Amino acid sequence: MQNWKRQIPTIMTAQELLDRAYSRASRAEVNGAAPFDHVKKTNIAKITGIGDMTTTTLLKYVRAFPKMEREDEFYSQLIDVIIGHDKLKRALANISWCAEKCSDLQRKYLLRVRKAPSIDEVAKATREFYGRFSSVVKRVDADLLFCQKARDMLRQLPAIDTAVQTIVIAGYPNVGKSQLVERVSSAKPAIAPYPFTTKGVVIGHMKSGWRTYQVIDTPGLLDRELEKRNAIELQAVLALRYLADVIVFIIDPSETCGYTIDRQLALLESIRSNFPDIPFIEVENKADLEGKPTGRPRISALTGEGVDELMKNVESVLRSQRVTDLDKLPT
Ligand SMILES: Nc1nc2c(ncn2[C@@H]2O[C@H](COP(=O)(O)OP(=O)(O)O)[C@@H](O)[C@H]2O)c(=O)[nH]1
Ligand SMILES: [Mg+2]
Repeated sequence: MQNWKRQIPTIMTAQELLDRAYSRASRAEVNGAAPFDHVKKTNIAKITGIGDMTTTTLLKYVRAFPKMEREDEFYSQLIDVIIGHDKLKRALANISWCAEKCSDLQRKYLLRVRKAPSIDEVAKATREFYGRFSSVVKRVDADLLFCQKARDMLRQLPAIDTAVQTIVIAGYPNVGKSQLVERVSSAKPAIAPYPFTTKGVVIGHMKSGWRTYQVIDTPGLLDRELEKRNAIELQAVLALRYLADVIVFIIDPSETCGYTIDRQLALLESIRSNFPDIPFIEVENKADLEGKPTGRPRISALTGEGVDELMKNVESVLRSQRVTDLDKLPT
């Protein structure tokens, strides 16, 4: 999915499109044998240039946007929440319509200019072409603006590889999520933007044998009760269900994170009930500190204690999911 993010060009406004096409056309000059021939050929060149340039640009815009049917569910849901599939579809359909209309006008007026019996008639037809062409392009001005905004919003999407098995870390702030991602990652984790979060998601890669997994810390997403979100934010959070192959929920029994164990367990239930199909692995972090044990496996993301065992457990869940997926293949 990453390619289209960079491919979408700046979307010009209707006026900019027209200015560009007209100014290019104003320089068109085709020599003819006689004045009449000269004017006719020059105007044919103008109409051809204006029509070609505008339709090509409009169609380039339409093709540059991702086709929802081809996106995987994760990006599809994020695009829906930040832009709206229906709105985007409508804007692109209108721009397509405009391109077709421009091409129709070009064809029609080229014919008229060719058949025009006098310089006056050539000039009249050309003027009429300019007028009608401008008004057709201006009709999609709002759609062009919408697409330009959409283009900017698409840049906020995280660069996450949806084809790699992914471990999503959840739990209240300061329980040690980032510390764990850092500890298990083979390189320094990257920070990627994510809609409705200011901090972005932290993406690490964990190597195991010749396999690589993604490990993601999601500040602002899975670190507070989902019930408190508005619908649109919630949709952005729930997109994670298409990404997460397993959720590791971290509890900090030392409560040095600033949340009581009870509150942490309430968050666990809140998240669990919103991600019913994803396997959960629950751990206690900060085993190096004093705390009331809750009976879950203990790790210390700081010292590394218990982390290997946790990751073995995580891998076995991921492995079982691959087998399940294979079982689902048609035979
Ligand atoms: N003592 C101790 N401190 C930890 C451990 N894991 C994380 N921390 C500390 O807890 C604080 C919050 O950790 P961080 O990973 O940023 O938490 P996050 O907000 O869940 O990502 C940091 O100061 C960490 O150094 C641990 O296992 N033991
Ligand atoms: Mg963090």
